[in-house]
Amino acid sequence: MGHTHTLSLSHTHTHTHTHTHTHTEEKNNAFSPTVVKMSLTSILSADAIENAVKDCQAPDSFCYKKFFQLCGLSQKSPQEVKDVFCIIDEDNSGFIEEAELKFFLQRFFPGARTLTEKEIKSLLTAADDDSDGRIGVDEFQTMVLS
Ligand SMILES: [Ca+2]
Ligand SMILES: [Ca+2]
Repeated sequence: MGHTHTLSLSHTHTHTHTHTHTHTEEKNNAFSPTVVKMSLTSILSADAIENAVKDCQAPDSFCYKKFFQLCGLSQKSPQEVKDVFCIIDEDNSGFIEEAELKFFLQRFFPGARTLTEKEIKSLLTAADDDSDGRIGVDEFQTMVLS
């Protein structure tokens, strides 16, 4: 005579999240948190880049003034120069560090060589106005556009 409360609480919560994420987020990536970097060739002509890279193929022949002129960057607007800066700043730290300078040419042209130790130092010294050992966006703009 027990009021057997057989309310078996077999509430096995099988919460199988069948949430098929078929988000169609191809278009309108403008507000996507993943930083979609601009391509260099949307700023500079591929031919000019190739020409500039070829001109300094021999180790220790890199001259930033000549390079920026040949690839057309010195004729670009400060905003475009900033876009290029962001491409070279691969880890998005807001600065171009020595490690990134090494691959400077490769950012422009994948088949390019790495810069030599000597070239890295002279490029860094040429741009680094505040001597903090890295190139900020202002320093980069000044170097390219002056
Ligand atoms: Ca960086
Ligand atoms: Ca600096």
